[in-house]
Amino acid sequence: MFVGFDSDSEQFSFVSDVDITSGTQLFFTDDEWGGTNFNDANEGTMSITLSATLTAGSVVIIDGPEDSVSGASGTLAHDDTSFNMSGSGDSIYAFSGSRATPVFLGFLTTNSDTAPDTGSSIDRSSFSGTDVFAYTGPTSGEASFSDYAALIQDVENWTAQGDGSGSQSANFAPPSDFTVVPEPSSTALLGLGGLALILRRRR
Ligand SMILES: [Ca+2]
Ligand SMILES: [Ca+2]
Ligand SMILES: [Ca+2]
Repeated sequence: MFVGFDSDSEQFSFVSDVDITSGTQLFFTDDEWGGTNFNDANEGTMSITLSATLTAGSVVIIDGPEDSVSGASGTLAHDDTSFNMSGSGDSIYAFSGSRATPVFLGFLTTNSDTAPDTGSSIDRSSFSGTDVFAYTGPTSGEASFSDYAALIQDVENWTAQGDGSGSQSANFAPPSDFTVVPEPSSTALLGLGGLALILRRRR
């Protein structure tokens, strides 16, 4: 799920609700999906091959021009030099597999481009013309990482951090890592189980 977009300095941010295993190659493109293939030669693709497991809830920031990745271990590779996020309307598709046979994981658009059939799709068309924006809703308090999906979908939980004129890249502030709280019932059961164990030992 994408959680941040900064077209002033070509950065974006995402979080996964599941662990992604080391060795997985994650691709990102601002090309448009036509339903069966990517169809715009003017757009670009980059990828990161994970050198360690990306844990659920970790917020990753990728800065293409700086070749920097934070929140995940891996090296950024550029398939071409054409990745260029537009503040006036663009999309980012995240997928594994390959460009020819993508397995879609996430999608963020300010452009009403075609959403893939799988993965999370977030339409932030209302931020078109806004160069920098991010999810600023809750990152703690939910019982599972997938419970954040509805919060991330809600446009009310996003904030514009820069407009179309000049660079507001310094304002880009994607959320910190997401955390989950253990179910109260399982905590209580654990406590009772521990108590029972102590009582048995005393007999
Ligand atoms: Ca595009
Ligand atoms: Ca573009
Ligand atoms: Ca700007």
